[in-house]
Order: sequence, then structure tokens, then C-alpha cells
Amino acid sequence: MPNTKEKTLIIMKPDAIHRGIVGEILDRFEQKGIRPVGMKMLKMSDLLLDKHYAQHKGKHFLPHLKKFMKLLPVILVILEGLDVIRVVRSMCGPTDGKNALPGTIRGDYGMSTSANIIHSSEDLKAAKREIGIFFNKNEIFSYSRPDIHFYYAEDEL
Ligand code: FUP
Repeated sequence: MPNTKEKTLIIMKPDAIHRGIVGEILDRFEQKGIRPVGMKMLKMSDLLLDKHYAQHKGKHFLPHLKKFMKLLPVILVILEGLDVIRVVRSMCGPTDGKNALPGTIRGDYGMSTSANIIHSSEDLKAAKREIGIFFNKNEIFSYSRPDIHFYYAEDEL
């Protein structure tokens, strides 16, 4: 059964805020037919970053990455849609902006590995874990767009 309610987390990083491309990034997802169902702006703390980047504990780049992630507030958005985790990752492009193809967010805006504009959850387990770090249940909304039948065929819903 197709799950049009699959959720992923994106984080628009300090470089996205600094460069004023938050609206443009969100626009890409909305145009694609992906729904934002939760959104907040916050300043990252060491506690939040240690939880979020738990799998990178001990890696040489983590101190630099944490410093970068605390430069400015970030914007977190929960996105929802069919196969949204995979689709959003492909729209973001690979980690290093230098390797990301034009047309992807990192490919269009970035030249770096750590200052790479946007984070998106890697898989279902990561999405659930990351959403749980930053959002309470009552901060996640449910609605459908009236044009949903023009984004998905009948047999995909
Ligand atoms: P991604 O899933 O594409 O965000 O990339 P990773 O989970 O591999 O990396 C998580 C974060 O660590 C990214 F923001 C990039 C950063 N990173 C570095 O800064 N240096 C590295 O060598 C690898 C990753």
C-alpha cells in the first residue's frame, strides 16, 4: 500500500539562512508536490547536535561541523509524501556540493562538504529518530492538498 504520509526531516543549515535561500529551497519541495507538515527555527545546541550527529561521534570533522551548525539558527521542516525520504535525498544531492549535479540543491548552491546547505534524513529509521529529537507530536500536522490528484495517479494513492 503506497504511503503518501511518509515523513522526512530537512534542516536548512546556517549557510542557507545566511544566503537567503530558505524560501527558494522550500519552494522546490512544494513545487514537487511534497507537503511541509512541521516547521521551526532554532539555534542548535551541543546537546541537540550530539544527538542528531550521534553516528558521527569521534569523527575528525565533527567539531568543525558542530561549530558551523551553531553559527546561525537553522530551520527544520518535516516533509511528507510518497517515497519522500528517497526523493528529498535525491533533490538535495550528494554530501559534497562539488560532486552534486546541477539541479540538485547542493549542486546549485554549494562547494563544500560540511557547509552543504541542507540536511535530509537518510532512511526511515533515521527520519523517525531525527524527527523525534526536534519535534513533539503536537507540532506535526496532517492535511491534504486539494490538488493531490494531479501529483499522484489514482493507483498511487
Ligand atoms: P549527508 O547524509 O549527505 O548529510 O552526509 P553524512 O551523513 O555523511 O554527513 C553528515 C554531515 O557531516 C554533513 F553535514 C556533512 C558532514 N561531513 C563533513 O563535514 N566532513 C566529512 O568528511 C563527512 C561529512
